[in-house]
Amino acid sequence: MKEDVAKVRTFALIAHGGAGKTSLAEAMLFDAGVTTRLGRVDENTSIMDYEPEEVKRKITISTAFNTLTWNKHQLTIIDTPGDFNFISETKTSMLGADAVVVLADAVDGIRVQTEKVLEFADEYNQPRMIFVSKMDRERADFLARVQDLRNSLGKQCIPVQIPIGAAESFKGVVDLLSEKAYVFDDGDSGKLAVQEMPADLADTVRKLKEELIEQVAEAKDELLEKYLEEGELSSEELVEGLRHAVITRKLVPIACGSGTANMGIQPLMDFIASNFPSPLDRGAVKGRVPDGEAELMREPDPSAPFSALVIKTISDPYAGRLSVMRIFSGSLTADANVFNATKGAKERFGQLLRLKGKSQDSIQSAGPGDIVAVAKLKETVTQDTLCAEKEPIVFPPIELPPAVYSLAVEPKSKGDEDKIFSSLTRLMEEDLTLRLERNEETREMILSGMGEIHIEATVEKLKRKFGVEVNLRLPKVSYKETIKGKTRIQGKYKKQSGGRGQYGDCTIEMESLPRGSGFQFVDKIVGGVIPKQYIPAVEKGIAEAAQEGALAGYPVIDFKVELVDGSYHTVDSSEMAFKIAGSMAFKKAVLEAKPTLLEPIMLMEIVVPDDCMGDVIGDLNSKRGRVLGMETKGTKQIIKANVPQSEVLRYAPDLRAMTAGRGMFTMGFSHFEEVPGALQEKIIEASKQEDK
Ligand SMILES: Nc1nc2c(ncn2[C@@H]2O[C@H](COP(=O)(O)OP(=O)(O)OP(=O)(O)O)[C@@H](O)[C@H]2O)c(=O)[nH]1
Ligand SMILES: [Mg+2]
Repeated sequence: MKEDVAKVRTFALIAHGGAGKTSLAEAMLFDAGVTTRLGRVDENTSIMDYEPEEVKRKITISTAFNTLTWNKHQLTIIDTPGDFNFISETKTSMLGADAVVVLADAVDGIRVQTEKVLEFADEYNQPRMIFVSKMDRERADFLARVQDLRNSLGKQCIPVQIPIGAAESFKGVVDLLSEKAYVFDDGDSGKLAVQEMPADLADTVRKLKEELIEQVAEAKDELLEKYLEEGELSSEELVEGLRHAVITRKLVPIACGSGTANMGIQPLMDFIASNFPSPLDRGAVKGRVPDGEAELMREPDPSAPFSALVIKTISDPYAGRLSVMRIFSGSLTADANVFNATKGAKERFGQLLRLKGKSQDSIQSAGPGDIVAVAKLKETVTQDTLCAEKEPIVFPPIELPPAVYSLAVEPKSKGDEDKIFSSLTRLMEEDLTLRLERNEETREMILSGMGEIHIEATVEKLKRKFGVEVNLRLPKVSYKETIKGKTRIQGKYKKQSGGRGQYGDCTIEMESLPRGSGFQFVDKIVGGVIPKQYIPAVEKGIAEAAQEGALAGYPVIDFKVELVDGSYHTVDSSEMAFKIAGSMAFKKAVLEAKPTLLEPIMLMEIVVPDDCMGDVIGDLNSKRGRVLGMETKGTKQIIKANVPQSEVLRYAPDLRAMTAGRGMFTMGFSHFEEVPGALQEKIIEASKQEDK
């Protein structure tokens, strides 16, 4: 029913890692009676951070969902990871939200990471509120944080609740509009008494309330007129006006409390229930026709055609795949037939599940604003649109950042390669930022992702879910070899034992070619000194021998061979014999033609804030990099540079450390260059060690 949709609040918790999102979610669940004990991240009792990889690190890696009832409203919490490594998980799951609660640590405030995620919330016009978390921490300072927030995010950020006390003496909050104080018992029971506000806060409350009322009035013309004329607003006007201001994103309310101490959480939920948008407030959602550009809209109405977006996939080796979706329009019942409009495939649903952190409840039906999961869909992956077959619509997918950190994976037990490949492919269904490829040259399987924790957690999951164990190494660099000189050499293969002998004889001239030329072969035989049918064999012998250079066994490139002379034997000559002769000539020639080592050079594009420029450029210089150009874009600098691949295998963590997570980069292969002398010796030595 439409009245029910009006009571739906689906919101995401977002902030940098460790800001207290999961602890806040746990406190909400406890206060609403979903759990009987307050779950704690530190004690591994959180029902939202339940995957072993999360428990071990005490961080959120995988977005968790839960639903509770508060003041007759349905609150669905989307608890996202804060760490940069899992930014794609955060973004895709935010697509399921109608609004966001941004956490700002009462001591440390908000960090860059939070600003990045907030930009994304802006793209989707999601109303927001700020929760100043950890008010019980030593040095917690609410008003100082409010000042920072107003400086960095704008004047529309304004308190709606303020703390009573701080740090050890933090006791509760005062709600500005009602001027009521919510004072909590010690301990984490969440028990509270509603009282008159403490007298010593009266001045602060009056001043902030005045500002709040002004901003509420400014968000709506009628209210502003009345406010200017009469100098005040009725309490109903204030209540409605506040909601309007939040939903239209003209005002960003700030509340405060502590998740772990369970203080301020109930007033926060009151605020969310009253002031956050329902799917009806958000209005129709925009999509397009499956095979074209024409726009389509879907009303958040239970009787509209069904449409939903898959915001997460959980792969389980036993239960199969679980697809988590946010419903935008229409209703869904268990065992429904639906259409995957992204893939053009029909899907049949089994049980309809509501996610409750680590567990699930089976439900009969769901509607707009609900987040539900179904198991074992055949074709569906994250970011696909599911809808009524007769009324297809596609919600455009979002672009995710490219994988920037690669490691080579090798099985701990021989023969597990195929299993690794197939299991990783399964994990890639739930994680869209993973890439897996085989490097034919170095014969390595390369796993790429966002950073170290991302790859490590993936490998742990691989072991837990699929029982495959792997070792991780930095990938090998695909060095090459070439020559710098010119030489003329004879290669002669002659064997006479017993019956038929072997005879092949060729003389070649070998010289270097410019970078990127590859291998060229020129037949300069005259007078048939080598019969035509054997000439391709000589070329083949050289090409094969060039796969392993003389210095360190890397492929030899960028050289020319002219076949200039030779001889043959009418009985003993064969293709095989000429192939061997060609290979012998090549091996000798390479050694005489000043062989040298080449290394792959990457083209990098690095985007960093102005104040990090010096550090980043200095670091590029120390990495043998060559800056090709710089460009200013707003407060950011775009640096283009060529850097040897061997120096930037760990660039993702390096750049993050230099820029406090504010830098971004992409890189791709550019060209080969000669390795400087001293380094050549090291690489050659290392390859000899490896051969032993
Ligand atoms: N003192 C205090 N500590 C808190 C509070 N909330 C969270 N913490 C602690 O801060 C740490 C991080 O808390 P989480 O709730 O896991 O933070 P998060 O934002 O979910 O972190 P990620 O999921 O990794 O992004 C834990 O050690 C918590 O115990 C709080 O209100 N007060
Ligand atoms: Mg968390």
